[in-house]
Amino acid sequence: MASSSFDLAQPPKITSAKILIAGGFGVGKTTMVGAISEIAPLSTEELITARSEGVDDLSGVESKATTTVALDFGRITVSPKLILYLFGTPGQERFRFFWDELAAGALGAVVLADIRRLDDSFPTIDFFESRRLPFVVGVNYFDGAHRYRVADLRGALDLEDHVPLSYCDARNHESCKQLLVGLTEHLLAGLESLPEQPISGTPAPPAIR
Ligand SMILES: Nc1nc2c(ncn2[C@@H]2O[C@H](COP(=O)(O)OP(=O)(O)OP(=O)(O)O)[C@@H](O)[C@H]2O)c(=O)[nH]1
Ligand SMILES: [Mg+2]
Repeated sequence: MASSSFDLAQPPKITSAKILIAGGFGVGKTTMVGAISEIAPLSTEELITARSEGVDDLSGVESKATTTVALDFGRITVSPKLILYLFGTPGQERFRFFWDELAAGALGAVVLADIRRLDDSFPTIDFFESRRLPFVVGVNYFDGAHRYRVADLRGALDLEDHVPLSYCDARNHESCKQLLVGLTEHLLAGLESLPEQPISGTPAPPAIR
C-alpha cells in the first residue's frame, strides 16, 4: 500500500499568514485576488454610485461598473503546513477608514499601481511606510500605456531602495504568483537583517570591551 505523508494521528501544525493586496481605485486588486486564489474569492462588489463622481479618477477604467466596498478574500495553500490568506482592500477613498482593520495582523502587502495613474499610489505607499509594514509594488500594465523603465518608475514613486518593484498583469496567475514570491523573499530578507536576539532564558554573552 502506498504510504501517505499525512498522519491522521498527528496532523501537521498549520501556519497561516495574512497578506494584503492594496492600492488605489481601480488598479486591479479584485482582479488579482481572483487570478491567484485557489478558492472562488469572496468579493464585495457593488455598483459604482454617483458618490464616486468627481472623487474617484475613472480615467482608463471608464468601463468599470462596480467597486469593492469592503474586501476581497482569497486563499492559497502553499504546503500542507502553510496557508496564505489574501485580503484585497477597497480602493475608494471613502472606504479608507477600513484599511487599518484589514491590516491588523498582516505580514506584508502587495501594492498594485496602475501604470497610467501612478500618482494614485502615493497614499497607499504612505500607509504601509508609516506603519512599517513590508510591501512590494506591482505596476499593473494596461494595454497601450507607455512602458517606462523600472528605474524611472521607482523614481516616480519615490520608493526606498530596498522595496521591490516589478511590472505585473493582475489578470495573470503566474504574474500574481511572482509578486507573492517577491513579497516572501522581501519578508525573509527583512528577518535576516534583524540583529540576532539571544534565545529567551539564555543569558546574553558579556560585552567585549
Ligand atoms: N487591460 C487590463 N485590464 C485590467 C488589468 N487588471 C485589471 N483590469 C481591469 O481593470 C478593471 C479594474 O479592476 P478591479 O480588479 O475591479 O480593480 P480594483 O482595484 O479591485 O478596484 P476597486 O475595488 O474599485 O478599487 C477591471 O475591469 C479589470 O478587468 C490589467 O492588467 N490589464
Ligand atoms: Mg476591488
